[in-house]
Amino acid sequence: MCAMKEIKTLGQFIIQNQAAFPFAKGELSRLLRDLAIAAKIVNREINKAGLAEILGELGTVNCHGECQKKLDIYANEQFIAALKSGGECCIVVSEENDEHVTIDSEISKHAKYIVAIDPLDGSSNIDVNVGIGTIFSIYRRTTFTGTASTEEILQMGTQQVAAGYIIYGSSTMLVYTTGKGVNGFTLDPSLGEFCLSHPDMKIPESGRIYSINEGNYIHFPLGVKKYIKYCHEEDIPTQRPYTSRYTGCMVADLHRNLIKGGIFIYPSTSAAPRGKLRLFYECNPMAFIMEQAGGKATDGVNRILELEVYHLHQTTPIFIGSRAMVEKTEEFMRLYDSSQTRTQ
Ligand code: AHM
Ligand code: MG
Repeated sequence: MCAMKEIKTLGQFIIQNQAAFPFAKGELSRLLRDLAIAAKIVNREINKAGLAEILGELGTVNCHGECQKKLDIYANEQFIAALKSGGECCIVVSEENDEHVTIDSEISKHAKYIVAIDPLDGSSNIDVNVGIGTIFSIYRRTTFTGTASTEEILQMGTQQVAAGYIIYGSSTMLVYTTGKGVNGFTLDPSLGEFCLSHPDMKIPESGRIYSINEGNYIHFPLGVKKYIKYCHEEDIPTQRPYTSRYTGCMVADLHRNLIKGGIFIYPSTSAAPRGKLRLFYECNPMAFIMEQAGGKATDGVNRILELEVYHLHQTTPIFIGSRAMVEKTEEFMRLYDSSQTRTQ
């Protein structure tokens, strides 16, 4: 008779670790509860997306010029609605909204938190049933008078009080940190609860997986090209050649690399000279999580979490994952791209 494994729900875990969140009084619990509720609703729609009229494109584009999928908008509406009704959030910054969304309802008038969100990461995978995710990042207001100013919203990544992602894959998981390590929770559909399944997640110091869209190879900086060739070389002591794994969804690629070890790179390309991925609601939250799991995240030179934030939707190149692998890319970038210029 196997011993019954103790089930610890996300709610129980947060309460037991309340001290880990300096601004306790249940605020984080309610914020994560609100995000988890929206995640369950989005998960339900994703699981029947092929049946419900929710696949395909809306015929609209977001402020990045990207075609919006029905599920992009549906997820965005669910997360914003959950944060509105929860009462802890006063500002939402979303990939799907050009401007920040101010929540000024009666229940939120004393709200202290700013939430940045990519409601559906990896949208190009929606219609083909490949992994997709949600990314969230939580900041605390620095003043509490009137509505939050732009300066108050555009805080540096090191100011995050919590960050996490949901991955809608073979199972649905919520992974988050409040700066005291990383913990993963798997949704048990029979309970409708996220249950602790991956306590204290740590990324291996090194790995054999590299994740990059090699279709952009000719436009990569020389340092990145040289690193890719390094991954291809035969060298037993460093377990090369490495394995290439790239799903088109940052959350899915980073989740796999967090568990198995590896590096994810989205560098500058000719189409995206400053990188494609957004600093505020993609790179900063994933960098916070990865550093808390013992990994590293840079733009090839600088720590992601210390990059100046000057626009809601600014982008950055990102090199993120196992520490030794990121540091190897830094060597190549120093050697070949000291000015981080892209080669011809
Ligand atoms: P999103 O705009 O739906 O949030 O997706 C951004 C995605 C990342 O998840 C992924 O890593 C990257 O864009 C893939 O880009 P590309 O198709 O250019 O390789
Ligand atoms: Mg995204």
